[in-house]
Amino acid sequence: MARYDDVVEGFTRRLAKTVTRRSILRSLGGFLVGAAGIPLLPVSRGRAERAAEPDETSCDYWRYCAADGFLCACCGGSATACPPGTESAPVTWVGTCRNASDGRDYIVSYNDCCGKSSCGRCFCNRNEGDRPAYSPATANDYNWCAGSKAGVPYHCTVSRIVSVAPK
Ligand code: ABN
Repeated sequence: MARYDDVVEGFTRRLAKTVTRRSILRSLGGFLVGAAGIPLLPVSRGRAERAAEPDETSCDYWRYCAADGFLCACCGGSATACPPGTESAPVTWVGTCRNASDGRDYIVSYNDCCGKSSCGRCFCNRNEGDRPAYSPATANDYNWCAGSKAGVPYHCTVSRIVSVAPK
């Protein structure tokens, strides 16, 4: 037991000689400054940015590049779904839009949603690749609801990806 006491006493004396109050404060300060800097270190935010949801209600969304109409995402539907009480016209026009995040071109089908009066929100008229009316499949200034079972009232337009161009 006495031996154990001697060992502890020796250790404590050595510690007292080498470790000053100032050195303890210096170590503690260094630790705190280091810990504060950890959140500032560069981290890969790529995945978080890639996963960010696009704003379907913004006309700038890449898939609306050839749109001409009210965005269904602002009318109770989404970029791809007609709002309740309306239905998708079977005949449509198509555009080709580039998705900047993967650099690929997509064929997008712009289907009018029919059966209710005009939504009137988020009019989006970008017209990229729009062709004259004598080329209906690539002309967007038609009321495609004229051919739908739901009848002529045009409500809004959805934008559905049909295919992606091969690399
Ligand atoms: N295809 C959109 C649209 C609807 C009504 C009138 C013009 C264009």
